[in-house]
Amino acid sequence: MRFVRDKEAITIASYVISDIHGQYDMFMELLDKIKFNENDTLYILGDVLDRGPHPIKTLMKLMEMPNAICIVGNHELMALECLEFLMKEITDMSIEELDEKMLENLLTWQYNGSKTTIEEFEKLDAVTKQDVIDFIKDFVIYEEVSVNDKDYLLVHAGLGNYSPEKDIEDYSLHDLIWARADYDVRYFEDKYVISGHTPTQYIKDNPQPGFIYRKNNHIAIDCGACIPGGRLAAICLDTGEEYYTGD
Ligand SMILES: [Mn+2]
Repeated sequence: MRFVRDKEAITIASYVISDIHGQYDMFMELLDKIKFNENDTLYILGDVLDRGPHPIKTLMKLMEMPNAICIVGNHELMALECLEFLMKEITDMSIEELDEKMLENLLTWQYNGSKTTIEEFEKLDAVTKQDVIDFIKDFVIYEEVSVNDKDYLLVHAGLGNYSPEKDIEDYSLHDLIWARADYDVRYFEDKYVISGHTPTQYIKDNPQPGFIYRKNNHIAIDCGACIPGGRLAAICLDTGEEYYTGD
């Protein structure tokens, strides 16, 4: 869609980015490359947090962007399970609450790169901490969009326990945000599934590791922002154009 304002043509477009993993500088570089403006829509496919240097700074940038729609990843789920606990003062009460389940959650999260998220989170005041938690709670589980008569399912991972008979709401949260997509299976004849979660460097027999991967109506866009030599990618739903950080 195009309209003219002040004699300048403005293009309105929708973009999808996934697995930023705290790479704030890469995110800024990519927004600049796509010339993202207030009329555009940005879909974030989860895993904003963990691993990279500035997860909370990235999250707080997204909090300021009313035209960003955030979809939950497994790293946001792990964070949600732990951040409210970490907000509490260390008191007898919170020690008592550190039961086996919470300890397991903390260890799983630590194993998956929570360090930078916790470090940045700890520096916030109590009100901002709560704002961050509330913002993550508002992430949606998936999003279905149509652009130029093409239908897309936007989801962090999935579809675990896939069956062609199943409706999207029949999948569990785990199926959608932890499972590895099966790129050999065409999930839908009439719909593209755009997902992150698995860096395209790790997709077997991928001729272009580290770039957006397309097969069987799958579009995999996690290009390994935290992997050495990896990059952050964006795809424009209106044009199909791909954008990458780096040269
Ligand atoms: Mn993930």
